[in-house]
Amino acid sequence: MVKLQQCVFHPASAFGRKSSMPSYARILRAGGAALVFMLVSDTTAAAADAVKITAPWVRATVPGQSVAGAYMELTSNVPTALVAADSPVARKTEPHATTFDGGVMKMRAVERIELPANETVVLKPGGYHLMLVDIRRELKPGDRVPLTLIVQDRNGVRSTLQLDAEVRAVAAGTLSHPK
Ligand SMILES: [Cu+2]
Repeated sequence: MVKLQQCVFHPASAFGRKSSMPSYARILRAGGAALVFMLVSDTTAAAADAVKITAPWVRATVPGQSVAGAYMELTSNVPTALVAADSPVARKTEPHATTFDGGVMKMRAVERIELPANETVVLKPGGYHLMLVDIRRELKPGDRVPLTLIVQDRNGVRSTLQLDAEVRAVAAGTLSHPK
C-alpha cells in the first residue's frame, strides 16, 4: 500500500501519462483510504474487544437536577484504563472517584480509572463512576442513555466502546452507605 501511495504522489507518475492520471490517481487514493480505514478499525476492534461491559445503568433524575451517575462493571483481559467518556444527554461526561472525608461524601474528576487485566472493576454509587454533567433532559426510569467510553491500553492506543445504559430510580440514601 505504501508503494501505491508513493506512486500517486510521485512526480514521475504525474509526468508519465498526464491524460489518464487523474482517474488512475483517484482509484489509487480511494484504495489507499480504504486500507488505512481498515487498519484503524482492526486496531480499534482488537483493543475494544479486550474490554467487556456488563450491567450498565444511569441513575434517574428529578426535574432540575443537572448531574447523574452512570455505573457498570468493566473487565479487560489486558491492562487498560478508562480515560474518557461522552454522552449526548449531557454537556460532558467525566470519570469520577468518590472519597469520604469525615463522613462527608465528595466526588472528584479523575484522569483515568485503571482496568487491571482480568479484574472486574465496578463503577457504583459511592465508588468510581461516570458523572453526566449538565444533563440536557430529565432521565426517567426505563430511558436508554447512549454512552461512549474511551479506553487506552498500555501502548497508548485508544479505542471506543459504545453502549446503552438503562435509567433506574435508586434512592439517593444508598449513596452514603457504600458497600
Ligand atoms: Cu460524580
